[in-house]
Amino acid sequence: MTAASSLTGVPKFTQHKDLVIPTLSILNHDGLLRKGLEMPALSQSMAQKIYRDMVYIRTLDQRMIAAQRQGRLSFYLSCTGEEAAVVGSIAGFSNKDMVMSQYREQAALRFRGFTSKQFMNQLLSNDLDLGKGRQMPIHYGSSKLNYMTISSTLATQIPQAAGYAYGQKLSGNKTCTVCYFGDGAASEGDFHAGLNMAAVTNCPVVFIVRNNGYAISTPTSEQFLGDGIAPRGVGYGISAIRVDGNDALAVYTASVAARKLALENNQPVILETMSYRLGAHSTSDDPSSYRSVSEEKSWHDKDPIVRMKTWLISNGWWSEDKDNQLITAYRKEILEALKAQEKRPPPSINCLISDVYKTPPTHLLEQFSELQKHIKQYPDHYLQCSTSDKGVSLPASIDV
Ligand SMILES: Cc1ncc(C[n+]2csc(CCOP(=O)(O)OP(=O)(O)O)c2C)c(N)n1
Repeated sequence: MTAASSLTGVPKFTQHKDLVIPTLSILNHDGLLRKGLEMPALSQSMAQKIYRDMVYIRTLDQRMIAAQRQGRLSFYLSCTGEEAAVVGSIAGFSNKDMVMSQYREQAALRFRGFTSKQFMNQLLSNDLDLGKGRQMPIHYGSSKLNYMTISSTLATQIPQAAGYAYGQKLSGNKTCTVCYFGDGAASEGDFHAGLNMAAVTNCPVVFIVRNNGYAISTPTSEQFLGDGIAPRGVGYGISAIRVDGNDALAVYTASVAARKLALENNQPVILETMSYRLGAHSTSDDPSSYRSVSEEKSWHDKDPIVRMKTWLISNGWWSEDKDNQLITAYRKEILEALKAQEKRPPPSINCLISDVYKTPPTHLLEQFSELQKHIKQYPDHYLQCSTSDKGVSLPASIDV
């Protein structure tokens, strides 16, 4: 028997429908404050920043999908449809909080100041890519912006976030970790290990699960029964909240409250954003093979950007003129960045194993030496690489 459980003489089963978490909703589908609700505590400048970054990411997504189709980059993955879930949530945190994300949260990186050139450098794997071309496109990372580099393997960031937040708690530096993942990642074992670890160590981590209806072609109805993901947190002793993920005001309000709870009590929180992936899973996917046009349309009608824009205009904080200017400026900025950064060379082969270990282990140094010999032997088969990075120098003990 647990401490909170009372004794009963009746064999009664608890059903999953006994625990249904409500959905926080502030803006209705028409972009107006829901009846009886007060305006949330949100400044004009923050509301406009949230909107601008949502528009930026939609524009970036459109341009990069087109660039992939033109053969200018190999792969892309969009945030389209989930902009409010990502921008609205990151806006509720401090830039000092660590972000550990999945791959569809590029809007959080933008919110923290990642530039168009930096996006292009990563997507094109050129010599200025912060990851030095060692990751496939969309695996962004920035130590300056406290944004941990993305891992392809689903859910790896969940136990890592629990561990990182435990370190934050021990350091007493009053920061927390924001951990994003999708409903599909929540079907991985690491989800359960991570949540339990965070709960028993009482660490300040906010798990933000983007429930967008699908894990590639698998709908949530085939992934799990029960009331979504948030109640699983309650099972681990974690406070949970669910929010309309297409309502930036609701997501922001819930995120501010979640961060406060996590930091004031040193406790994990789970926040589930209910939304929909409007685009394909990635540029390698065709959603028409697993979902209907009418389903997609019903979600296009709930577009989070249109909803936020309508609210801003009705509040006197935005106009159609400003909107047109913004979109034109972003398109220009992104296209100019693409044109400029695609002219840059690939990263130097010399940095292949630098910045990974403080002292590169011998086996990597040996492999690197073999690679150098191979390239020397077949120079015509390799692209001209940048020589700006000197990389590691091989010790005398290794035969070059
Ligand atoms: C451990 C692991 N299994 C499978 C994959 C292949 N995979 C990549 S993305 C994805 C779907 C993830 O869906 P979800 O977490 O809901 O995120 P969404 O793409 O919908 O944002 C899968 C199965 C992977 N990357 N890692």
